[in-house]
Amino acid sequence: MTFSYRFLALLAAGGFCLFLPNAILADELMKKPNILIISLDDMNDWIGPMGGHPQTQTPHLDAFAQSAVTFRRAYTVSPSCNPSRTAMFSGKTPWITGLYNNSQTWRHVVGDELMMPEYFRQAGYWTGGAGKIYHGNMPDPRGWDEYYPSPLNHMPEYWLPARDEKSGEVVFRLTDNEIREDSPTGESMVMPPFERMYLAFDFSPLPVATEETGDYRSVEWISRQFQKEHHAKPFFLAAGIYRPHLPWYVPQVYFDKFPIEDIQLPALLKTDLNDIPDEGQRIARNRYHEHVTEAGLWKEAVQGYLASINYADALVGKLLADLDASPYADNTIVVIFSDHGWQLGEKEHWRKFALWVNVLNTVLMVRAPKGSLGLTGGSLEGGACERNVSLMDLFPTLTELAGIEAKPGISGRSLVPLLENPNSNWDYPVVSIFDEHHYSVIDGDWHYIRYAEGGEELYNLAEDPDEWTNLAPLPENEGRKAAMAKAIPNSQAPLIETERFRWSQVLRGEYDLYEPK
Ligand SMILES: [Ca+2]
Ligand SMILES: [Ca+2]
Repeated sequence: MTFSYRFLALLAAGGFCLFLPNAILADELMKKPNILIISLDDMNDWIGPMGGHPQTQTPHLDAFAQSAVTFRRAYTVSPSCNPSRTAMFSGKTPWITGLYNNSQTWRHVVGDELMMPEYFRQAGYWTGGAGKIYHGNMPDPRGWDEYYPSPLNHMPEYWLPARDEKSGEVVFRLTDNEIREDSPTGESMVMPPFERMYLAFDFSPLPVATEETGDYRSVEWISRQFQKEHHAKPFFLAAGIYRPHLPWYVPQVYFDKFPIEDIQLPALLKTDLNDIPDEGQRIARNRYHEHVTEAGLWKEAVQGYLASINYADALVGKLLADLDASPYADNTIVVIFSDHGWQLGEKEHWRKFALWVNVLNTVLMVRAPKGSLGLTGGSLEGGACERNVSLMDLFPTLTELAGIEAKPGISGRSLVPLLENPNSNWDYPVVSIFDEHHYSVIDGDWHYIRYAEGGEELYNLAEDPDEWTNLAPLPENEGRKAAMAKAIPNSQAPLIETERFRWSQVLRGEYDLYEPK
């Protein structure tokens, strides 16, 4: 054997040795379930499987619930997009990271933290996403193999009102992110322009077809991935559906299902705020109720939210139908969640940014197929779980189901036992934080709120699901409050200030997301 032949033989042997473990790895990898995460935004319990509003129409979520486990008492760790999503996808709570509000640049706060998509990518998954997964304008390109519309731009174009220069009329225009950055909606269709109002606080039928909307395009992109053959890798797909986040502009067909004269308003107890502390009253009266009632548009707003929910449900239905028709129907874990709930006038409060259960309680539904490595029998079909759980629990649940080591140092607790039996013993308090100041603890049927200045609220959710009667001042509840307060962290990370970047800078490649300034 000449030198060159020996060399070739050695090379071949070396190649064989290298090839064998890879083949085993590839084989192991293909046993892992695929993952589809569907994110809804600002979705409270107004869906059929949670029963929050008698008029809601969510046929596709209702049908999905028949094959999944619905966590009816799932709570957000923080009632706004950025802290909720950053915590959920990093596995670390706001009081660990110091990420407390929507204006912080999350990547600069959490540093090099591996977020859930990147964690699965490193474990061998092919990762793809579309639409809003992280808070609005803060993408994370290194976590994804592919993204729609692009790795640096997570939001597709949406229809927003603008004043036509020629006619002077307000008309809908397809608007990209650079324009929206300067003016979330420059004009409104229905709501009068009250001072200091979030400009997207508006609701109107949209004169376009579902297929022309931004969310549809995100969903369509995700559906196309089901048609691809992912030979070597399982997939981790995240579909970010922006509705029912404001503005509630969805095609006319969804508004038509909720005639304005029939709309039922949420229950408002006129004296409700009388027994809550000053800080709670300030949080409740964030001007929107005043504006909505002054404009006489409460029913129209509820109609807009119900229409947006029905639209989001239709998109969920499309995704699930496309998955079911694909080769991945039986080996894909499906998670449907929202980042937090919402109020539409209860306690004279609108939007999120508060600690009552209407805002904390949100959507979490999970379906694990038979053969999932962490739950070979699959999740219970049609399970309704009444145990208190947190969105923080999703990350360890997914790693366990996929047979991947849990990310070290995270806060959640795997829900796999509840996916198998929703009535399993489960007795853990759920802690939430609003901004860096205010805490909530939900434990069994009890809900305790402690504001920064020391004001307290205590509710018995079994007897008082609307949280109308604050039991905190009663002497007999001192022991209960003290016991519940023990779940509140003794110390917390300081709020980390970050420089705010402009979306357009990122899109133009002028801003390094991974290098804080
Ligand atoms: Ca949100
Ligand atoms: Ca009250």
